[in-house]
Amino acid sequence: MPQNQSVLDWVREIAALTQPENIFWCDGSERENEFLIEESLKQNVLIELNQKKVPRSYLHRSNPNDVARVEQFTFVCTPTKEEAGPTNNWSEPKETYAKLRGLLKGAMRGRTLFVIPYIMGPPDSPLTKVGFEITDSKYVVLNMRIMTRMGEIAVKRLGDDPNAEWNRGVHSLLDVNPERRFICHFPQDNAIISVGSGYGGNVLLSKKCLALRIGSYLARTQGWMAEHMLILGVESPEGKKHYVAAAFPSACGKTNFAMLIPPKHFKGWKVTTVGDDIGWMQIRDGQLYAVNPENGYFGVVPGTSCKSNPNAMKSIANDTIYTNVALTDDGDVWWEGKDGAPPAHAFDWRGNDWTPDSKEKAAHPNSRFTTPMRNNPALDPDVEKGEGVPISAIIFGGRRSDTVPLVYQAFDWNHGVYLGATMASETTAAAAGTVGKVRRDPMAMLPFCGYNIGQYFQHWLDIGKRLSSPPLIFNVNWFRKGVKSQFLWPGFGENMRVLKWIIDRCEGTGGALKSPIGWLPSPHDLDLAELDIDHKCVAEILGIDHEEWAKELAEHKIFFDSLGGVVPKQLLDQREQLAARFKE
Ligand code: OXD
Ligand code: MN
Repeated sequence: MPQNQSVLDWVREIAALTQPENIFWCDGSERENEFLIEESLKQNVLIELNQKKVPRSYLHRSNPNDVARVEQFTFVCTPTKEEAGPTNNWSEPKETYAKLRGLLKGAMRGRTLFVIPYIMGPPDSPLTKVGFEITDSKYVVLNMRIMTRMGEIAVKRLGDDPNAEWNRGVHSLLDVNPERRFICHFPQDNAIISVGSGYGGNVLLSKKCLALRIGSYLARTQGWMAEHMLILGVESPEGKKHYVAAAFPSACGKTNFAMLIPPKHFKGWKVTTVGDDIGWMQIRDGQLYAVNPENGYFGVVPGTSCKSNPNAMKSIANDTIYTNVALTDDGDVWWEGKDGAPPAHAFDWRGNDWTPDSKEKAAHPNSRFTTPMRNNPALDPDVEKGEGVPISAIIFGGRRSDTVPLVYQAFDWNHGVYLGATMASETTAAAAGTVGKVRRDPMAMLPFCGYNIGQYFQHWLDIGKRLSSPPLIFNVNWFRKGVKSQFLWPGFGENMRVLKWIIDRCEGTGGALKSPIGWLPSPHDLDLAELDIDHKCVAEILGIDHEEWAKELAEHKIFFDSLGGVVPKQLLDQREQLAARFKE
């Protein structure tokens, strides 16, 4: 239990409001975890899996109305609407607090109020933040123990200074009713209140809420960056290592890329994972350094296999909480895209009978694993380094069937910021709503930027001015399709070929052609040896179709215009320059 008076006062205040049966101060210990698992099994919050097949692993089935992030119920509550900006739902703080207090009144009657102390970031990093989450969900406690460094470590780091910076997070399931589901952020107060949901992205307040929405706000005011980025290390056979950060929208393969295993042809090359979802970056000696604030992975399950991501398969073989996957008759987990034949019978994510003839999916498309990063055989040895790892390249990428080539490089930092700002992707099941619709998702932060997106763009431009050795910036698209709607690029481990070109560019050795959109590799600049790919496909995937780009440029304008005048002039100029290059 912390001695910090401000924490004690806050817990007292929330307990007086929610009126729980008892208060449970979490210490993150093994004993506590075992106790909570036992209780969760008794109350059907968890289902025990076959412990021989998946040791110390459990299945959780969520309420079927509660399976993804809910962007329409997510609010940034700044004093003025302008501060939240054109891309966020805004709600007036005073009124919102009052509404949420109304919903929280007596909400934990007959329940336990858990207090979770946690830190985000390596223990000795200057970027590391302290948070406390109050929740009435055991599932949240069990997941937070995997996803964060939890317990005593946070209490110690906070100390007893009542003015120390820490995040106040309150979560209550209420009655898990979409009508009473609100995920509210109060950046000025460093506070989050989330009610009515049990879905990870809405309720593990460390992750999207603190590390990205509140994090991005703090980052701007404090001069660092909080980004929706994986961080990976690439080491050559000679032992030369680079680190790369990559921003892809939700469910676009960040975890797969972060755990990539190079194909046989790249003998001696090694890829290691620092993080798979969030990167916090600071400037040191004119260079960007990144840390992963998280301690575990909350990844999309369907499609994960020994072919797509062997390191993820090893990571989720034990000590994993599965949410909304299928359960086989022998107590194992199953999902679409898992290795081997589908089971003849299983229980789908809702617990209904399922056979391969069923029309419904066995696992929900946004079913998830929560697993400790220590399980990852490719974990980078510097993952705990407080100063972070130096970033040589930043990669933006989305899911685009057309227009966007496999890879290209920005001419300079500001052009790179433009690539990020105009990035788009086909929507996925990670958020509630239509799947497969192209939407602009600047820097993959559209759902996660906790303040005005125009100021966010300006923050990127300002950071560039402070960098004497800025990372090179690239854009990738693994998802381009040919005329028969087939993927043109094999993806997964073969993405190493693209990564290698990126590293070559960082080393100053990779060849490229100047194109209107940036530096493009020609087919012979990519190492495609021992890859079974048609030359026509390669030309197609690296090609720029002027008609498609005319449309794309018009879309950039529509997007910038839709933001209502907040886009910095440098980015408007970048658009003009891009248009002019097409006319050269
Ligand atoms: C996630 C997401 O869960 O982006 O990481 O939705
Ligand atoms: Mn994410």
